[in-house]
Amino acid sequence: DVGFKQDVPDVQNTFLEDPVMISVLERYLPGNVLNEIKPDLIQICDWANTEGVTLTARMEEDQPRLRQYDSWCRRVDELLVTEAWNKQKGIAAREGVVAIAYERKYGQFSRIYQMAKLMLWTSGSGLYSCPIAMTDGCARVIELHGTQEMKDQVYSRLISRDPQKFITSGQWMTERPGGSDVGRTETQAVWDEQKKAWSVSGFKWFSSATDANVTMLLARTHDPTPGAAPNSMRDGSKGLSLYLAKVRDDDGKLNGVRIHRLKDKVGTKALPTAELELDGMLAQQVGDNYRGVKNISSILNITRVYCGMGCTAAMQRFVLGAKDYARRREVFGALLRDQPLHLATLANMELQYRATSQFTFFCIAMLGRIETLDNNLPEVKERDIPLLRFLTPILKVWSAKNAFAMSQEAMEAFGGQGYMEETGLGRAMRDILVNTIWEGTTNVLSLDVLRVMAETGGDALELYAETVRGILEPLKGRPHFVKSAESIEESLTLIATHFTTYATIETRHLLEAS
Ligand code: MFK
Ligand code: FAD
Repeated sequence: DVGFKQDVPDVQNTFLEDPVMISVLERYLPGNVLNEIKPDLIQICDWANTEGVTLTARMEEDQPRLRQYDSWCRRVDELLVTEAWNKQKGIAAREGVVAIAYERKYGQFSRIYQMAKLMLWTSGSGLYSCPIAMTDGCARVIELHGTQEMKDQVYSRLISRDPQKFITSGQWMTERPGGSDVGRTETQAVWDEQKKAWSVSGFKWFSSATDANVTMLLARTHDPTPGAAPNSMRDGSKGLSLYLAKVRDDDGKLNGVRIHRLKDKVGTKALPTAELELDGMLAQQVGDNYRGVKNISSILNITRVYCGMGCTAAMQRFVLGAKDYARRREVFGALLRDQPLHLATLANMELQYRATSQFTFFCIAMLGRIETLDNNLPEVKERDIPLLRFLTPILKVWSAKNAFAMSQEAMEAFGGQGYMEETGLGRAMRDILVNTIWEGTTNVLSLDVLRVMAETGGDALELYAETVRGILEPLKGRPHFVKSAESIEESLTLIATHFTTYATIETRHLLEAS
């Protein structure tokens, strides 16, 4: 056991070691709130770095499996997830990673607290953050559109801190003819008078939360009005309604669902993503008939912010890890951090991370205000609601592309070891890649930005420009503003959002030209 041994790179506590996150939270949270939540943020980092690391490794090694038949050839469709995966569910409940946002102890600031905690939890969550995102979105849809019964029986459990009570939700939209274009959905819902429920049949091509307790799903609604022609249905997305269904009944038997197979994915290996055949799944409709896409968009808009948060979390780990390594690794007579060219690489990574953090929490702060303040207040109605609608798809696209690019940079920053599976960078790279696809691809979300601009006659862009001017206003007259960390971050917010908006406008011109 002789010769040189490189110091092991080590990030102990992503909250305490990261000046960026602390300064973002100082900017958005009143001092008393930050002081109160700080111990919780510190403890979740400690957990992520100890038990979280162990659980994540187990979830990656021992991936979910499907046992389709028993030994007597009876179809059982038993989804076998790891003990570590199940443990994460209890931890998610106990830590209140959904609950914090809905208990609203800190009013509009609760969302910021929840997302900050999620961001620090993510690295130890082994991708349990994915079902949590959908659970959070489902809670919001029920809060907005659900019946009292749904609120009492489902919502209260989605937001519970009690591991025995806590349940999770899936989001089943994608089908073989369309994931982006859900208007091509084949699944149908027929009213069953005897069972007083909708009976849903079809094929869902991707379900990432196959072990979820309930799910939100889209289906083409048979006209239930007396005298309507049999099988009468509307075409396209205008024929879709939103449904809520239990995935299994109280005995654990699947509710009209057959698990066709588990997906063999490039990454997100711990996540049980499956193809599902639905045959008479009993469900309740949520919200108005034929408003399925609009009603499910509350989930989309929350999970897209989660993508922003998840990408920010990954970037935080990449930057802290690469900086730590640069403090320990010596090359050509100096530490890496003192090699100007490498420092420039790290600075660029840091810049991208800072911009993405600012952008993400700017959106989260608006989400918190919209969820807790009177939506008729002019600043909410005329600023927060349209601005968040406009910025959410931009955040999702921006953060996903940047985080993936940074995963490559981070891998290179660790040299040959970066390419070794043991360092976890390969897994991080594969996992982060999915963010450009799920919850809307880059082109689809670019078109969504144009949809908002068309719907608002371009006002959303104006509003954004005004808000950004507002952010910059206090900086004017400060001679050395770029030297202050706070101001650099504020300028970066501007750069991050402007840059993407510019690209979007350019895309529109290109589209128009073609
Ligand atoms: C840590 C991170 C964890 C994340 C976990 C993720 C796990 C993976 C889960 C998934 O991937 S689930 C599947 C996600 N699927 C998508 O994201 C679908 C992508 N496709 C789109 O977003 C399309 O743009 C869309 C399906 C919405 C297009 O549908 P339509 O029906 O052709 O669009 P249309 O007619 O323009 O919109 C219908 C209505 O919805 C309109 O309102 P009105 O009827 O009142 O005019 C739109 O304004 C409205 N709408 C569309 N998108 C909206 C929205 N409203 C609010 N927010 C939005 N985002
Ligand atoms: P397509 O729509 O066929 O896209 C192909 C290409 O066409 C893309 O480049 C896209 O940008 C482009 N494109 C599409 N429309 C346009 C357009 N109008 N103009 C220009 N370009 C366009 N879905 C669920 O419902 N629930 C889940 O739990 C779930 N989990 C997933 C987990 C994983 C790991 C993955 C990879 C996917 C998951 N999905 C889930 C599915 C995911 O949301 C869809 O795959 C995604 O929305 C894209 O849809 P698609 O596969 O039909 O691609």
